[in-house]
Amino acid sequence: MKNIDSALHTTGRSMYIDDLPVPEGCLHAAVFPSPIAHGKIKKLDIESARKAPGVIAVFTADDIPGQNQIGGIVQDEPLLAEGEVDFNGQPIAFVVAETREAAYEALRLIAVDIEPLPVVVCPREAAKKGMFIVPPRIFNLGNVDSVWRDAPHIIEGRADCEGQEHLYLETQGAFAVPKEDGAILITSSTQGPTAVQRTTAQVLGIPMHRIEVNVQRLGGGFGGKEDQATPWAVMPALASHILKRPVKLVLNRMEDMRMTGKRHPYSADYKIALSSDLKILGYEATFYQNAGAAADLSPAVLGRSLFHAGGSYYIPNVRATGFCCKTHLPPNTAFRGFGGPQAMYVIEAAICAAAERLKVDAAEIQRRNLLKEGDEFPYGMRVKNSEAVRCFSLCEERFGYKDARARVKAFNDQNAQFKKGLALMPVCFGISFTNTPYNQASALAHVYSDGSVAVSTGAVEMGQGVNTKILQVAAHVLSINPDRIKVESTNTTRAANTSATAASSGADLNGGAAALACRSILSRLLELAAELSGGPAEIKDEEIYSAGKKTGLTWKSLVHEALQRRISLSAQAQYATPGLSYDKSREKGTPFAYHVVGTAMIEATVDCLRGRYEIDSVQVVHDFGQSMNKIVDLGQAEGGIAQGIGWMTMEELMFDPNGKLLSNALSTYKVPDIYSTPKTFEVEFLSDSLNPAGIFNSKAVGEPPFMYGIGAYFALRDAIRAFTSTEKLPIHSPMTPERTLMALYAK
Ligand code: MTE
Ligand code: LUZ
Ligand code: MOS
Repeated sequence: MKNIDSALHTTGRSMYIDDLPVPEGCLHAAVFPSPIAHGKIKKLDIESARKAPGVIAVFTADDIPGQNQIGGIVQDEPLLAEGEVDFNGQPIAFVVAETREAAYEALRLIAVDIEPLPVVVCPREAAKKGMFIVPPRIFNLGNVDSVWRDAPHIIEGRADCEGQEHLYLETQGAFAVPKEDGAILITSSTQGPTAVQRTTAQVLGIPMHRIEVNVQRLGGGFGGKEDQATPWAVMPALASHILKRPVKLVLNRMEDMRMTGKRHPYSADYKIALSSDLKILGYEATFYQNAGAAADLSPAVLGRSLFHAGGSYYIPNVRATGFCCKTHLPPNTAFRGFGGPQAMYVIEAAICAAAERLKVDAAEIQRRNLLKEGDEFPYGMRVKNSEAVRCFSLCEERFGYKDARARVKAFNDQNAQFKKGLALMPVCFGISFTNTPYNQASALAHVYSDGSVAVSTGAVEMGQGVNTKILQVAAHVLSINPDRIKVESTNTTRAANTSATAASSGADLNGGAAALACRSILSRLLELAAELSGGPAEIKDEEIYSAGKKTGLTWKSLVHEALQRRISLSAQAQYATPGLSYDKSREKGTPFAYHVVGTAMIEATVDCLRGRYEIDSVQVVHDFGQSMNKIVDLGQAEGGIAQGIGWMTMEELMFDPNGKLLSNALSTYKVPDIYSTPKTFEVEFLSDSLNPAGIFNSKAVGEPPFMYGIGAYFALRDAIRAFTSTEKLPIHSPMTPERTLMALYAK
């Protein structure tokens, strides 16, 4: 089955915030951002802006009827700055005017006097100064201190990775329409409709039932709209509530890049011990996470880093420590992988450094330490039904790793200017929100009198194809033609108390709920059919069978009969992932329903004269379980990998020392395009893998493939090392052409 949105997308008929008809009398908002990263607000003058042509109102913290507070995990972030600003671009006020143009004109009339305070942009500096968002968190397995004395090989070092701009095609935005009796309808581009609802209620000081949030679809989220779509919906809601008129706010690209948080940069120290036969005996990692100016989701992101500190490897003695460091950058947030990529990068850095020191192929160390059945993760869970070893071996065999090594060596021996590099990148990613209570979803299904079906869930469609999968679930459970089914928009009046569509669990959780709701309607219908046909009944392709024979009843006639007999044709259901529990005080438990694994082989060629390079090939064996939709899943894998390679190679965020974003447009922030996509790009589906913990034996796919991109960094490093034998090349991504050139000629 094709993605149900593909015809709409390719003909430009899909509707995003800016495509939806503007409500009658709609006003437009524009945000006034802090011009500096840290300081005390001495004076804020909005009087001339208020009097500007077309301006209806200017809102500041003083106009908030409820709490000026949007923090989720920690209540530490104001909607509008009050007294102090903590990052460049932080909203201080917003103008509401008859037109967007008038709102932007008026922004120029706002004057603010801010007394600058010292700016910290580096997480290690923040740590030195004791600037933490939450206390450090430590994961332990075995006794790592006991291995250092006798281990044959100990390698220590540092690894740094930088942030990443989400660059969803649709920028942040929402509009709010006042309804009868103080109610508000918000249409938002958010992954978390309930977060928007809850926060709006808190800021306005009204109950959540007054607020309905509706989401048609997103032009991409990638985690950037898990928490950070909220302020841009609360602002128009606040204005519409007070002015009693519809209000719309859509950020332009430069505003979006400047004002919103990104993937967290990490600086990390590692220490790894190996036996003489290359077994990892111990591993210690300390992560300095650059959280930015407020908590946002940073503590949860850091948690996921600790869960993934060991990567795809069994390590008997581990200590992983995470510091959530407060800096004066925009609060960093969820981004595909959610802290997993940073941690996997660090363990791969440690293995790479060890391989370089011991003059062995990193693949040797990787292969000998892969997670096997029954191995214990540092958080106490044990490996179950893992295909990690099989994927790694299949990847090596199918794509000829040994031959590729020999071919790369021969190439490098014969070429002075061009050097090739190779890397294997195994991935093991835990599926479930690490905060156990988030692992629930609900669905509401209606069968209409004509036999057509509508399904609502808490899942948000952001391009990942979750609506297609939910439709497939309903069609399969009901055994009816998919054309009969419509997946509705995501709406807080139809699915309440939802988790954000995130953690790759959208299809598992909401598909699970949709299956339950559909099954409950179907069981009522089949009970009726049994009564009518005098024996147990079942449905197959819209025909009703009893004792293996056609009854003459069909889906349509049965629906008709049920209505006559006043049998309910609607159902609501909740799905909660079974078997999860986690004890945060001990850092042990079962945080994940299952793991997703696979291995990528990546080859790169570096032009050692210019520092330019190409990623020649990416070849992957990935465990999709029983894929529900191979086209959708392949798209997720390829898109994720391209995004991962972008993070590791060309995407470079530049902040000046005062915390001002310099790469604030597509002219200064380079993202992967079709030309940088590997010429050879193969993703093989591991066959015959079953996953009873996933919907219809499938596996979550949204985030895990992103981390194959980390292999691009190490393939480039491998190529660079064929040119220069410099011992101490720092491990610091992204490996831009500039950094590559510097590395090639480093002394
Ligand atoms: N794919 C597209 N096209 N657009 C997106 O915004 N977000 C990713 C992934 N794939 C994203 C995407 C992220 S960060 C997650 S967590 C999952 O999709 C969320 O959807 P799922 O839970 O349904 O997989
Ligand atoms: N969001 C979240 C996530 O709140 N918790 C998680 O564990 C998570 N994991 C991946 C992506 N988003
Ligand atoms: Mo994805 S980072 O869980 O939105």
